[in-house]
Amino acid sequence: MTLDKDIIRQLAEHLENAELNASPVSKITDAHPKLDWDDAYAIQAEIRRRKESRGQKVAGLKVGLTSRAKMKQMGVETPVFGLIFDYMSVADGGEIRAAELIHPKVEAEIAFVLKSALRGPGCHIGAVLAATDFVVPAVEIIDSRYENFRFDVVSVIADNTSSSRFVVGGVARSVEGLDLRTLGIVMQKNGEIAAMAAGAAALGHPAAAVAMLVNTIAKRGDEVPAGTFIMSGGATEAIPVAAGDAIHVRFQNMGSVSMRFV
Ligand code: OOG
Ligand code: MG
Repeated sequence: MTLDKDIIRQLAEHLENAELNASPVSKITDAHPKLDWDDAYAIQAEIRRRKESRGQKVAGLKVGLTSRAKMKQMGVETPVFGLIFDYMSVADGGEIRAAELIHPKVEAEIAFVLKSALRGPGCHIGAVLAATDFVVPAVEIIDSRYENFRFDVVSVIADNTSSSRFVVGGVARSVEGLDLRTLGIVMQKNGEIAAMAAGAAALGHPAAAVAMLVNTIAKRGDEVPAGTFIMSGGATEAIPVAAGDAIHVRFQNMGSVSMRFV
């Protein structure tokens, strides 16, 4: 930690206001170049505290920057962890108001729901699959609060990893008989193919992304409880969207997820 509690609180307020007012800010490492990982996760935790104090609830966890496509696009090579809140949920086929967001992008992800708790260290793909109740297709709408969607790893962690909206759809499936690595994902924007990937894009196997999350939070003594919803990270690069755009993502053997920006 390099920052004191007051600065952490100020930066959390600053970033959360940028989200709530849909107005971008400069990346916080410009003013605080020494900001480290612990500071960044402390700012994220303070954003959580602010939202929970208003009655909003954590709806799930996410891993981000797990695919080469995303790492290359953002220039950040390390996976990051963030929170998804209840108010970010949009129904499959629903509308998302672009005016509430700064410069949204969509990414296709495989999400997990656990039937039993997961605890690290030593969590691995097998343990994740054994603890998975079902997997379900999801689309995350990310919206960095930073100008031009440009950041470094600690700035994006402090900004709750750009979490903004998410849509869960398609068919919930047990992992039995499903090869999550070869599972094809095709994203269409306004009827044209905008991105394609296979499940293996996320760290070789989407369950590896979940294992990484579990092992990371084990370092602070936490486990991931049964029932948790976890998004494993964009398999494709993120596609910019604006009012008027329609997104439709097909997941092999798992149905599809769609939404419209208005
Ligand atoms: C950070 C969040 C990345 C993913 O799935 O890779 C993310 C960003 O790219 O803004 O959610
Ligand atoms: Mg994501």
